[in-house]
Amino acid sequence: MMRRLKPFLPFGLMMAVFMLSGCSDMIVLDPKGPVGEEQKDLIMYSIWFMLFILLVVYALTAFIVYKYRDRKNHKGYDPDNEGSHLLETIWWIIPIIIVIALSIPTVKSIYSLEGPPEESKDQKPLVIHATSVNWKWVFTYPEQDIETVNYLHIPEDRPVLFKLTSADSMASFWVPQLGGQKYAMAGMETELYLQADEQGTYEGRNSNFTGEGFTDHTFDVMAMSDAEFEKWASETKAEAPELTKGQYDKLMLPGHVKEMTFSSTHLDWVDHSKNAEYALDARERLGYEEKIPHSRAAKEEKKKREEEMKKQEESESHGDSHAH
Ligand SMILES: [Cu+2]
Repeated sequence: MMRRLKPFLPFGLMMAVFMLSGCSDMIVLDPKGPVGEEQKDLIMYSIWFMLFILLVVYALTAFIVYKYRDRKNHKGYDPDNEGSHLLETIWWIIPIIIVIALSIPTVKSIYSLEGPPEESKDQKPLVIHATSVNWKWVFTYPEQDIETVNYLHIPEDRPVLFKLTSADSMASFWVPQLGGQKYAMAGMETELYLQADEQGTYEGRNSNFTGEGFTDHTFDVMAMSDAEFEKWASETKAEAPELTKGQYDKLMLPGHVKEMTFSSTHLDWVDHSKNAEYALDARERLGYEEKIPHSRAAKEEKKKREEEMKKQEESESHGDSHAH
């Protein structure tokens, strides 16, 4: 009997690892807001539901393998089930029920997550434009008239409406602990509601592969009290440097930059959801040429650009509105 159960050992081990490892490394299962919460519930419902199906299938497999095993007085078993209405009905009805039971809650969640979270429907959402440029994130707060690069500050307990777009490659905006990803594409705008119910710093990233610099296409989201957020926003407006067109064009070059803060926004002259060509034009203006990744020429150019960025950072006083 033990030998017959051997094929199921890997599955058992996998389950054990899954159960014992807890949530420590699976931040998706440790949400900090209503959107992530709803998605986690849906994930767990689907997992348990499917595990139950697996359990039934494995139990039946073991039972049938054992019951119809080859033995002396049990030779020549020759079933004839051709055209059995009962069997046909059973193996069509069960999968139909499974698909219905999985799709109803999924479709319900998908539609409800298109709007702000139920618990804060009466609150006015904070609008933030998130623009992806290989391999950085530009965040625009149109109401506060400020802009950040590679980090976000948001107030807790208030829905945030992200308007997603991209200056170049299709990217995917994802803050695992706040909610699932959504695509950001040049020349169009997608919308995503997220909300943090706890203060803290959450990791965000692009989850759609975009080549060489994809791994570090990340940002931090800091959720804070409403008062702290308002203070940060007004201080940034008063103290941070203005974003110049020349500086912004340089951000259009592929590469990584550090966190940046500005007291004006690029929406003054371009909205990438309406102008898909801007980054390409900026690169042409700056004489940028696409090089083969990791070639000597590409590495030299990257180094040159990084040095230039560093020099620029040193020469500008940033107004220490964003100390970590
Ligand atoms: Cu910060």
